[in-house]
Amino acid sequence: MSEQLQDLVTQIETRTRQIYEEHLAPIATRFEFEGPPPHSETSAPPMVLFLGNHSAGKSSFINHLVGEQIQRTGIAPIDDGFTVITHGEVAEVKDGMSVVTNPKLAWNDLERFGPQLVSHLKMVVHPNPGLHGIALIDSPGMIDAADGKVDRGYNFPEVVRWFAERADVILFLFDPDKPGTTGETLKILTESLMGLDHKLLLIFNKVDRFESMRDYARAYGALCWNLSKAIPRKDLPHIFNTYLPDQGASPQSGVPTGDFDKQTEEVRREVSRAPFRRVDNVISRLYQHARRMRVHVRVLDHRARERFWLLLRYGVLGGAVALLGVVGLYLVWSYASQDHFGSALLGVLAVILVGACAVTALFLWDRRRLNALSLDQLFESTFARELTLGDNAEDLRAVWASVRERVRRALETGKRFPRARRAEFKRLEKVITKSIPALRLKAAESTKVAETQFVTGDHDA
Ligand SMILES: Nc1nc2c(ncn2[C@@H]2O[C@H](COP(=O)(O)OP(=O)(O)OP(=O)(O)O)[C@@H](O)[C@H]2O)c(=O)[nH]1
Ligand SMILES: [Mg+2]
Repeated sequence: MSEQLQDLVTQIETRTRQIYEEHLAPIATRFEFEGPPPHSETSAPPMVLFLGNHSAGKSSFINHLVGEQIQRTGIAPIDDGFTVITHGEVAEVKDGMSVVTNPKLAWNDLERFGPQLVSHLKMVVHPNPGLHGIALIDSPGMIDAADGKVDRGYNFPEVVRWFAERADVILFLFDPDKPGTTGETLKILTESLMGLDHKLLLIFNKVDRFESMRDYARAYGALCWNLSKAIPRKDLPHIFNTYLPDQGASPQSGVPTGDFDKQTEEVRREVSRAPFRRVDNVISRLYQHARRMRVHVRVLDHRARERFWLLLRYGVLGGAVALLGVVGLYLVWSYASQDHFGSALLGVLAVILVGACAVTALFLWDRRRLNALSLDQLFESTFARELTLGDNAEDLRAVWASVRERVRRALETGKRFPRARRAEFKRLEKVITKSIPALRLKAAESTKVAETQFVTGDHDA
């Protein structure tokens, strides 16, 4: 990296950290939201994440890119855990525990997903020069279980989101056997990868398996159709059609190989650009963090407000009953005759009692109704206006899908969340609409420098 580029990158990273720490962290602490990414993560090597159905060819693709058999491949489900593949002078395999407990590495945070994940994590260090300055992450293949539930012993969608947020390029592979996106695949596409489409490459692999263009077109159409249901966008993202010539049979006659070869090379090129995407991704991660935090805070704030209004409503009602009681007693005291004093007093006390009971019963019923609201109902009522008007409703729902679990956990702590301050909303808004666009402008400058160096082959300078 040239000095000029390095300088720009450092400036952007410093400013990003400042925004996290000064503007977002205090709000995150008050509302039990995620903290900023630790230093070890932002200084980690660029990362490429491989996701997809089982047997789609993730491990084979990694081997193809580095030109060596590093990962085991096969027709049966092979990988049941995550593998981080990085460069090192001496080849070695590290187990999950040593990966997450090494403070110098960027993976400590993964420990929070529990021992089941740690035992399904490993690091492969290899002297292959293709791995220089980059980390490739192989993942367990997605399975579409009949009942829609795959129990891996850890929260798979959240772990995928963890890797995906930190990755600079994500490759999502499909193959001709499973061009559908149901079950686990659908969940990952809609929840774990929400807002990350700028670095997502969709790949239809193993296209050499088709015997004719007709078969290929039919499967490609099915894939597009299924994807269009999972990715709620007007324009479907580009799908690369690839095959690995060193795997299996050579392409059957009737399927043009030239263009597929070209697309496989394009994917290779995209992967090699991962280091230059880093700056953009650092900003996008900050942007997503701020947007998710805004939804998180608004939902919790809405709940706190509802509680406040509930108390106020019934406080006023209770007060009114008490006031009427006092007036009633005063009237009895001042005007009731000796003969009727006892019965009038009893009558007023009965009215006060019935009134107090009615207010208490109504309060308890209303509070129960509020507490019984499901998380989704809470979201719907928080954003009722936006969802009804339909402005960015799909986008809002997607952000909610990615933050829902966090809100649930925050509420489970039993903490009574306060109402958000007007200044806190203003600060969040300012980060999203002013500070981040300013950073993007700076990043565009650095990307221009990087692209020039990439084209002139000066990127190792
Ligand atoms: N014909 C053909 N076969 C391929 C291609 N890519 C991979 N394969 C074969 O597909 C099978 C599965 O490949 P893997 O790389 O193990 O797939 P994976 O996605 O890592 O699978 P899991 O680890 O089980 O999730 C292997 O037998 C590969 O040889 C390809 O482009 N064309
Ligand atoms: Mg594999």
